[in-house]
Amino acid sequence: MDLDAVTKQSALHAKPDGLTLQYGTAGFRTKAEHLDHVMFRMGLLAVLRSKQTKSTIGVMVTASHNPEEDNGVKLVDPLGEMLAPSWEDHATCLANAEEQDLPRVLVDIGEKAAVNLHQDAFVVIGRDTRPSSEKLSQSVIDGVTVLGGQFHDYGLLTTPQLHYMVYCRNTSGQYGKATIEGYYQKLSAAFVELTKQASCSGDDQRTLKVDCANGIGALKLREMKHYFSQGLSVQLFNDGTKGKLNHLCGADFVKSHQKPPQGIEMKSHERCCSFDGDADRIVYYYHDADGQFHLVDGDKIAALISSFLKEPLLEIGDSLSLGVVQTAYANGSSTRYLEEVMKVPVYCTKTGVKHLHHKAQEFDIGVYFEANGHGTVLFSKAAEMKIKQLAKELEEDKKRKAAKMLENVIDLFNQATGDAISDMLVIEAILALKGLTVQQWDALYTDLPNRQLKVKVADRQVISTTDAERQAVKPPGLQEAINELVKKYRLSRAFVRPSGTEDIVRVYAEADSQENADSLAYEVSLAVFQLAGGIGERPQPGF
Ligand code: 16G
Ligand code: MG
Repeated sequence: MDLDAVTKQSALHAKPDGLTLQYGTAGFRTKAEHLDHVMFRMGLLAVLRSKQTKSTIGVMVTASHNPEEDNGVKLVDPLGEMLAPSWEDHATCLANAEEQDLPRVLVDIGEKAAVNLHQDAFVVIGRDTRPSSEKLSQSVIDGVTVLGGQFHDYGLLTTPQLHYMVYCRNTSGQYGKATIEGYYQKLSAAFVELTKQASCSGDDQRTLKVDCANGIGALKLREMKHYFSQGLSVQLFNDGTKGKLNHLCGADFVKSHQKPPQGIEMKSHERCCSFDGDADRIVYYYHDADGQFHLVDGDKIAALISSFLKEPLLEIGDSLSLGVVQTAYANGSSTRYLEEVMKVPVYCTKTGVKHLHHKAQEFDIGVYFEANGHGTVLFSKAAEMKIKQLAKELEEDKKRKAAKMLENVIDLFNQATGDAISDMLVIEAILALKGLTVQQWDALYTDLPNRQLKVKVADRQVISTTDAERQAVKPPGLQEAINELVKKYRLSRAFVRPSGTEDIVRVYAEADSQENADSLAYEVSLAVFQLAGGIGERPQPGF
């Protein structure tokens, strides 16, 4: 490592004194103006990680659903996965090193992680549409270059597209071609093939309204829609030509406010969906005849997909294991439906894609979704090989068809990470094949009324949780208080957890009626405020 060169270059991306940041669930995320040094240093770190893994590493510049003024960065590991936990710690150390300590910290990481510095390094970079993203991704490139790494800058990409590129490059093109064309072609071909069997004629061609959060999803979907126009016509809203990124629109807005985004015209029973700012989340929704809004969230997406998959799996007669992974935020009705009606095993992990992804890898077929719309389906290599073999070999027409259908499903899901575009195409294919309307899909089960609140506390780390965040072990007395409150309501459940992305504590409650879910959430917030060092205004009842 040419540490003198690093020091010199770093001075051009100097760290503001005393600023500390943490590599959290979604990488580093804060106001864009505080991130230049972090970007440069993540370029450095990506080179070390690439040398250590002897693989291509990805760096994505985005702050997802956060406001336009924010930005962020995360590293993508060789198989398209989130960065390994021990490297998250290295990332935090490197980002927080004061200028004069940078060379030492860099050498330290190299030693601790046993990086062979003579190894070549290759880094791929993508960015979202924020005004700050272009300059910040240039800082990443400066970091990569000063350590002698090679790079390819993909420019504007959705987060899942960058994951896809990394995965393709590290599997010698077996997974797909590592180009934007390759991505469009792979997904669209699988979609068109899958929907061929749907009994829908030209004149009732399916249409879908898509709110793109004024983000990168709009650009990419606009390019891509010609590839699958035979099977689906998408109408783009909030495409970034007028509105501000994530402002009053996008999946996060729709899910948390439980109302439609601005900038979309909805007629009753029309199927609509929203992406978030970097297109790795998707939720669906519609208005009924009375003008009432209905949200079809990640839980219902998981329910639709798992019930769809069960049939062909049964048909091919091979006992591949299917499991669904959720978080504590999954609506109680969804868990009950999956376990009791669909009879599929359901597991709960901590919040954050990496936890769900990891658990889903334990099954032949692992369906994972967060209620907020992050998710995908992972097929193990063994399952994929088995299905491909059956699609070729099976004699019986019905069985072969089922195997072929599964083969297309494998190609259609982005196996590297949750992907709004890929999920959207899978959902649209399933609805077409099953002849389901969005209301029929929504009617799989009825969500329990729920409420989410935030509480400000002096130090959110005073709360620690266990049992996939469903139980608070600290501060003393908090869980007991929650248990007492929950007892007062029917079909009720509540939990609290420190946010991984904001300086607050999150409260979740569900119960038999909206009124009860609201009061339970309020009472739990008050308990948090009193027992976990609340600051500012006390939580108030009513919403
Ligand atoms: C991040 C996570 C998301 C999680 C959210 C929770 C990824 C790619 N994103 O956005 O999965 O739901 O954080 O935020 O892992 P919170 O900790 O503030 O509730
Ligand atoms: Mg996102």
